[in-house]
Amino acid sequence: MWKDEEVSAIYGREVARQQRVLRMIPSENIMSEGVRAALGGVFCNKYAEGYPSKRYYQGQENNDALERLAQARACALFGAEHANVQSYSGSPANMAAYMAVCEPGDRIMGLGLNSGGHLTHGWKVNFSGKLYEPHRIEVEEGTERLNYDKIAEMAREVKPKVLFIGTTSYSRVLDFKRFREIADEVGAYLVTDIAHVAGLVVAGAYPNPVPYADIVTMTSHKTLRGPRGGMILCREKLAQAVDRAVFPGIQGGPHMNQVMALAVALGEAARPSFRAYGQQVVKNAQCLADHLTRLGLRIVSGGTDCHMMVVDLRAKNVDGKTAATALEKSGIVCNFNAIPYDPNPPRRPSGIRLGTPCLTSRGFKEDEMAKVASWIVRILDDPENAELQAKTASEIEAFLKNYPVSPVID
Ligand code: DSN
Repeated sequence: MWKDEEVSAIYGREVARQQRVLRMIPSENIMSEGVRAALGGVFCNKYAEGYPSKRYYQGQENNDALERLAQARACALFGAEHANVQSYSGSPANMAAYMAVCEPGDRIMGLGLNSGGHLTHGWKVNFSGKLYEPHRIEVEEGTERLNYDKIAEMAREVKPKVLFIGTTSYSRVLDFKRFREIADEVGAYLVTDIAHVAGLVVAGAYPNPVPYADIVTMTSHKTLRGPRGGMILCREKLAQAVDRAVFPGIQGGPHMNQVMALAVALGEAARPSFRAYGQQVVKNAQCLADHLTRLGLRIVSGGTDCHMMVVDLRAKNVDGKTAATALEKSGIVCNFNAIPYDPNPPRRPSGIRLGTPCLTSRGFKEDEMAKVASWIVRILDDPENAELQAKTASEIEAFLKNYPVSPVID
């Protein structure tokens, strides 16, 4: 550990926190030691503005080899024609996708936040809602699912330049083929943002949009279990536009340590153990949703097809913020989340969002998920009970001693 005692003390506390709590924020995961080592390696000492064989600094032979390797691994895993591996994270990757196919003022269509979309899918305070003209797709009020006939009807009226389709809290599979048909009918580009489900796609546990979308964006640190970062896949005919949007359009030099860590993660994701991991993530989420339902909670849309779910807490007379705070005191870390058509304000919404990527990386299976469900419901039934929270936190801490905070890669 470093000589910096102040930093070391904080770091040590974070190591301990991650060991002792159930981490259930669906966008988080646990990187392997190989990925973490790559992030701290010597590639962070080197600038690499440009692309392989077209750099603006000398000394690039290893950067070029590394970037080409990461690109080749990404294309092979997802079946893509071109990969850009330089995006600093998901939001800049999405910005680059817009810049590759849109001009400011163009009409765009994407899911609203409460329907499970992301800020960068056209939210009014985000660049995507300010630079472009956003039109929001919402889930149906009764089913809380997308209605593709209505989306097609809306697209015919709006005539968007791009359908920008992705999710952060919509737990059902997206019909990418249908979105392609809608885009084709109105002459729009189809961009899909698979930040949350990228690892599930690789594992064959969620549909792959690559055959249908013009551009696919993602982060590398969620279910894909790589470094914090972003990645863009596209058809060859858009490769130059995407690359130019990333650099020099948005970014300067890529973080080559991040590119190295991405290459390592993509190598891990190609192994059979990752396929088993991704499949187990979904089984665990479905098992958790079933148990929570049996214990009296309502899952938005009735369940999940992926790694996460939004839980409607109104039956328990507790709001999402109060619930997330009580759960954290009990050793269960999640985030408060709006439900579709939420009657409550965003800072105190009606739901929480729960995910299984981290717990599955620690080796949890269905039996463990049953225990997790009972801990959650015990706290939600009595959210002001500090004694119960402390007791549950101790129980969870003891339980977790048998589960390493590092995924097994074999
Ligand atoms: N912040 C991410 C999430 O939690 O879903 C999306 O970028």
